[in-house]
Amino acid sequence: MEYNEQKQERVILAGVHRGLRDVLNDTTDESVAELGELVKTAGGEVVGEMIQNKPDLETATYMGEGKLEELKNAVDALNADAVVFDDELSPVQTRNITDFLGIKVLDRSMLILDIFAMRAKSGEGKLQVELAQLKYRLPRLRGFGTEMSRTGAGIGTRGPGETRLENDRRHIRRRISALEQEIEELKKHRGLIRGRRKKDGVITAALVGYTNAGKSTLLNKLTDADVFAEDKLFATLDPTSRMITLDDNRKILLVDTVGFIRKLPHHLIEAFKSTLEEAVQADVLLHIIDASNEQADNHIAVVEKVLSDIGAVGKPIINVYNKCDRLESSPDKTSNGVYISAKEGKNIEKLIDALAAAAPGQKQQVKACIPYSAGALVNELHETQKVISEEYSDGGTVMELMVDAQMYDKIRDYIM
Ligand SMILES: Nc1nc2c(ncn2[C@@H]2O[C@H](COP(=O)(O)OP(=O)(O)OP(=O)(O)O)[C@@H](O)[C@H]2O)c(=O)[nH]1
Ligand SMILES: [Mg+2]
Repeated sequence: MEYNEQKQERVILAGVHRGLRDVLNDTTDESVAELGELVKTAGGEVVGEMIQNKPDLETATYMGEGKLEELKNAVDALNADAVVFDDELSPVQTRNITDFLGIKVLDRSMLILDIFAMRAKSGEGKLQVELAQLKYRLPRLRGFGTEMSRTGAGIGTRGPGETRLENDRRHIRRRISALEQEIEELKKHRGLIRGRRKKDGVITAALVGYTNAGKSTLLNKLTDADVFAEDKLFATLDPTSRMITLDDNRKILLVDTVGFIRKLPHHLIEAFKSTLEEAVQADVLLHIIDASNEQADNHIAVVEKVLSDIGAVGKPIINVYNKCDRLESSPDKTSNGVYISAKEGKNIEKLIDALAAAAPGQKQQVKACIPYSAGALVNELHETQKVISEEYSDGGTVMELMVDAQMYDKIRDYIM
């Protein structure tokens, strides 16, 4: 990646700890540590942090004045290139803080958008990120325009070029509606494909979860698919899907999805709705959890909130506790979930059993005698159902079978 060849930007993390009851929306040690990871993922180096304890945010400046003064001193002392705030700053706040500090000011949303821009691979993913970036930037245009030209490289500059943005707001609005239209078309296309899959009796299972939980690794393990897996946040932006066949011949399409994170910018959720639609439409959800992360419970809460926001509710969910190779003792509460190690391929069979139990189209055991005149049916039974035994008799092929409800109807007359 050409970006890595540039000088690493020196970044200070900043935020206001408000002591909110809703810790997932507050700035906490955990959210700041995660922000630091995001900075690293974007190619920067964290050189310091400045967290203020304060119950309210300042409308104009986000932090209190005294704290901003301290921050400015820290910027000088640490020779920082940028400050990243742990919340989405309003356009006014961004402008004021940029004026005051005189260096690049980013916020959590922009950082996430930047990483998404870096990671998007498919045409659709790129369109979605561009849409989210433009929507984020539109109200902030003046903010960067005069004081700070962002034509330089580095964090916060990937995606559509800034000069173009500055030149013509109307151009951006036009671009936004063109993108929306294009994404809508792709969404329709995706819907058609989904419809076809349904008709073919394919069951869909979406892998959802917090970023870095191990979704892509698991998909690899399950299918030997060559999906990009690495220890960086948001390694996957585009849904990648692979088909597996259960031993009762049910076909399950596993769909990888983009990782969730706390304080996910809402523009991004909006833009990624059509990708996340896969999770909304899936028959089963596999919620992959990094059980070795001490924030696992918070991660689960974030994922469950996003799932309910996008309407992916009311379907079977399997909680998959991953990375159990990193746990010292084996976890005790195994009732509500499966413990696996995607990396070491541990308990993958158990997971598949759980998937088979949760997926629709479960089969029941029957014994049937298929007359030789209906020979094609025997082939179909082999291809789509599970054949336990088969012998030839005078009356036809006697088969012990596991069949789904549809097939049960079809062979009803031959059941013994
Ligand atoms: N120790 C251990 N590491 C794992 C396991 N599964 C995945 N990892 C590691 O966790 C990191 C993230 O894995 P990914 O599969 O990229 O995670 P992801 O959920 O797809 O992440 P995003 O696409 O960013 O949402 C990689 O370094 C994996 O090697 C596991 O079972 N044990
Ligand atoms: Mg991934």
